[in-house]
Amino acid sequence: MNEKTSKLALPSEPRTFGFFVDGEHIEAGNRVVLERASPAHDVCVTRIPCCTREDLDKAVEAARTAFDNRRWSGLSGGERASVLLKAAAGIRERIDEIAYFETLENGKPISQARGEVEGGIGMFEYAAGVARALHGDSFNNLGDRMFGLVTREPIGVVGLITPWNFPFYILCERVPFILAAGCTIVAKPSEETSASGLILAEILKEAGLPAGVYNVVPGTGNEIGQAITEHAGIDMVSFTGSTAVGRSVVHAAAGNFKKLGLELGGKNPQIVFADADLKDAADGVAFGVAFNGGQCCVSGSVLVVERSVADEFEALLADKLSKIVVGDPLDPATQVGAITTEAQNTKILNYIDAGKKEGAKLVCGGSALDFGAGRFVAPTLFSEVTKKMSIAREEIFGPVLGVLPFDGMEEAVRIANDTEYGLAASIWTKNIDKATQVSRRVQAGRVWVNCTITGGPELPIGGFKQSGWGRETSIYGIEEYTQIKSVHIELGKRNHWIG
Ligand code: TXE
Repeated sequence: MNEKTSKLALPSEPRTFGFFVDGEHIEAGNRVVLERASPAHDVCVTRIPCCTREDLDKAVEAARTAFDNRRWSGLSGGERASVLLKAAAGIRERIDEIAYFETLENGKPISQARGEVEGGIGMFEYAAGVARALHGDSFNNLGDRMFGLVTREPIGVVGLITPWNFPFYILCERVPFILAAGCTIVAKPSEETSASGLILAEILKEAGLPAGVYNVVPGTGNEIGQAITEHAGIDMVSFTGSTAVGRSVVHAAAGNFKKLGLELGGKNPQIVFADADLKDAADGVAFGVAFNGGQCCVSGSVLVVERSVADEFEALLADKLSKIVVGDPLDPATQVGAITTEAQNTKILNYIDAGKKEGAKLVCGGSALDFGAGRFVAPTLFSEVTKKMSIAREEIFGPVLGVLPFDGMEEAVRIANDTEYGLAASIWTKNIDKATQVSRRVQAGRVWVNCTITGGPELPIGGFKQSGWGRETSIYGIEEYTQIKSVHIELGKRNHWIG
């Protein structure tokens, strides 16, 4: 059977995972076990232990010891790079397994899950490079008697809390960079999708990562997530999730003033000018809102289109959206799989209802799709939307798009920036002046011109406004996991202050 073209089967029984502390795989024992059902098939696919606070304390202690005794932070960048490259090779060997469990737990199409794992390998390889490139600065202009150095040091123990929408890829946007900086990690993946973070622990161990450097404590957000953000033994938290929880993370982190990296929600405009290649733009906008079932923090979830082409563009877009292949994510032909959680499904359907009730006109989609099991939503387009409507303002996190027409660049920028979020924006135009001017003025951490939801390890990611703090990936991302020390070195004999 060719795994790339044939539909995969469900597992004959769920895979049972343990958790991972101090280099050891630990079985669930008498802990609560979370049974995860595939959101596309309603069949139990994984069994994941729910760690206790005592487990978390042990993980933090292991990460602290590993950091303080310098078994990782004391290595050269080159030695750290060698482990990261071996890990990249280890991930490559297990692409099919990781992608399979991503699809089973998350509901995303298997072809896209494979693509994300490949993207994750690129993150590890790039981070291996930056482990060697990371450097500080020197000041040779302080006079003959003084020399100044600025050094970067790893920040310490990092708590890593990740969501369910890109379980493995979001880990890979962070883990290799945190490791490259010389830090140690206590990770808590989403309780819905913990498998790939636990498989990564096995891969890192085999790659030669010392014990205690990467620990995984699966569990619920309220219990283990909250405890990580409050833990006095943790120096920094990288949190990816909702803006609401992000706000509570800020409060919880105040106890020991831990540093925070936050990647939160978004309401990301797709700005289409009349001079765009409208067919290309329609395809891109459809991809931007429907990819991963719209469950991306950077989904293009508001369409801001120049009024003179709004009707024509809407028709092109509706045609594209209605042709998207929604269905079984284990089928390689599927483009959009299942909605990952019951709560998310309800949230999306409630927004579709709100759009109808608030007076928007349904152009296509607008309902759940029934495949006999699981949860699926048809890609949905609303026109006659106003900025007051909830579908135009709030993060839906589903394949639902509302159209807001504009006249002129000023109005396009005003509509695009009229949001509390600032994660991403896409601009579709063939006019280089417009593309450049709008990309300068749009308030977003990531801007795409004539493309959307693309990128790799080289460019940083992160948000303006209430979409977050700090940056991940790239050289800027690794710097987040360091702190800066300035060193003054006096040369020669001291001029005495006393007598
Ligand atoms: O996110 P949560 P949910 C948005 C999206 C979605 C909404 C809710 O709009 O509809 O959030 O999704 C952990 N202290 N995004 O409920 O709760 C939790 O266990 C510490 C955008 O899944 O924010 C999980 O590991 N941690 C987003 C992670 O936080 C806590 C991706 C995210 O869960 C916690 C996901 C607490 N008190 C959802 N409570 C993006 N930016 O991509 C929960 N967690």
